[in-house]
Amino acid sequence: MIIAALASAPGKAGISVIRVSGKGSSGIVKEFLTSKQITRKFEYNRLYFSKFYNEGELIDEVTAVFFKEDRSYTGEESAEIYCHGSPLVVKKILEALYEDKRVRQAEPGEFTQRRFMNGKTDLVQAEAVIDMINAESDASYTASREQLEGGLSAELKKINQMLIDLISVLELELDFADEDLEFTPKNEIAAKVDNAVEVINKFIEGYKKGRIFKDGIKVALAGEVNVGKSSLMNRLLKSDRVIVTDIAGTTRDTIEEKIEVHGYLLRLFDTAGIRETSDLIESEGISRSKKILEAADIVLQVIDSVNAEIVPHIKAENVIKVYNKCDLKDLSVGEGSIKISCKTGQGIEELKDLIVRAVIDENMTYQPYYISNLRHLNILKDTSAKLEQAKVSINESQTNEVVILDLRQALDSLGELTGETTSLDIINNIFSKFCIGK
Ligand SMILES: Nc1nc2c(ncn2[C@@H]2O[C@H](COP(=O)(O)OP(=O)(O)OP(=O)(O)O)[C@@H](O)[C@H]2O)c(=O)[nH]1
Ligand SMILES: [Mg+2]
Repeated sequence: MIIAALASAPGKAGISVIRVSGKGSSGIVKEFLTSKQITRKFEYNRLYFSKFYNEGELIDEVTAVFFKEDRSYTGEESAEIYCHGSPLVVKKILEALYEDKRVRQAEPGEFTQRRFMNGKTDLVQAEAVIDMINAESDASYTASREQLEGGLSAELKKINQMLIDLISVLELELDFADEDLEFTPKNEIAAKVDNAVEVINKFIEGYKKGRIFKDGIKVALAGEVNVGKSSLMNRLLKSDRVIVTDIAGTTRDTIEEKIEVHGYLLRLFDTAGIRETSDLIESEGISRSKKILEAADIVLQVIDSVNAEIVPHIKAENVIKVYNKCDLKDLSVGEGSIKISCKTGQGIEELKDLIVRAVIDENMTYQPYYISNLRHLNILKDTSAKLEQAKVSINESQTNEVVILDLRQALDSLGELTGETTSLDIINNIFSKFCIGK
C-alpha cells in the first residue's frame, strides 16, 4: 500500500512537503504533473518544476523529486512534493492522491517504521529520530544525533557478538561431548560472561547521565515560606512568571519552567514553601512539594539570610543551600552553599554554574553508553539478569545445554533493543509516538 502525508509542520509556511511512499508512488505522482521534462526525460533523484493538476483544475506550481528504493528514506520507491505552504494547497494535493485507491494516509511514524522494516536502520536508530525532533537543548540534540548515527547500535553489536561467540564455543564443545574434551575451562567462560555483564552494567549506570542529556536536569526550588523561592524562579527565567508577595504561603501549585544553561536543559520547579498549615489547599501544595523533592536531580534549598539560624534538614541526595536576600544580610557561607540576592541579581549566574556542575562532571562529553530511553534501560536490566543466571548455571556446573539456553535468552533480550526480536505490538507502539509524516 502506498502512503502519503504532509511531512512538514501543519499550518502556513514558506513551503510544505508532501511525502509519498510505496511501490508505484512515482507513477501516481507523475500523473498529476504536467511538466514535459518528466515525460520526456525522467530520472530519479532529480528535481522537477511543474504544475500540479487534478482533473483539469490547477492546484499549485510545485517541485517534485522521485527516489528509487535504494536511495529513499523509507527504503522503498517514493516521491516528495514541495508546494506553497498553504494548508489548502496541501489538503487539495493530498485529497487528489487519496482518490487513488492504492494510496492512503500515512499513520504516525509510518515512514520511519517502513525505513526500519526495510532494514535501513535498527530500532534504536529509528527511536533517535523522534528524540531529535523533540530535542530541546544542545545536550539533548547531541544525544539523539549520536544515537541516530549508530554510536549506540555499534556498542550493542559488540555485546551481541560477544554473546554469539560465547555460545559458539559452548556449542562446539557440545559437538565433541562424546570425546570428553574440554576446550575452554569453566572459569574462562565464567570470566567472559562476567565481562559481558560488566559492559551491560556500564550502560545501565549510564542511564542517569543519558537522561540528563536528553530530558534535562530536574531542579526543585524548595524551602520554607517567604524565603524567596518564587523570586529565584523569576530571576532564573528572567521574567515575572510566578507570583511573589510578602505573604507567607503565596505559592501553592508546583510550577514547571525550562531554561537552557551551557547547553543543558534545566527544568525548574517552584514549590509551595514547607510549613505546618491547616489550610487545605496549601497542605495539598506542600505534599506536592515533597514529591518533587524526591524526583529532583538537584534541590536548591532556599534560605532567608535574615532568618538563617535554624536551617531545616532536607532529605534529598543532591542539595545546594542557597542563602537568599544577601542584600539584607551578608553571611559567609561554606562549601556547597551559595549566597544570592533575587533583588539585586547577585550570585544568580554563579548559581546556574553550580547547578550544572553538581550534576555533570566537568567536560562531560556524550558517550554512546549514556542510554536515555527507559525501554532500553529495562531491556538491558533484563539481559543482565539473564547473564547472571548463566553465571549461576556455570557455577553449578550445569551442562553446556543449560548455559547455552541462558545465554540465548540474554541474546534474545538484547535483540529486543535493536529490533531483531521485538514484538510487533511494541514496534507499533514506538512508532505511534511519532508525528504524522515522519
Ligand atoms: N530584600 C530582598 N527581598 C527579597 C529577596 N528575594 C525575595 N524577597 C522578598 O521576599 C518575599 C517573599 O518572596 P517569594 O519569592 O514570594 O518567597 P517564596 O519562598 O516563594 O514564598 P512562598 O511562596 O510563600 O513559599 C517577597 O516580598 C520578596 O519580594 C531578596 O533577595 N532580597
Ligand atoms: Mg513562592
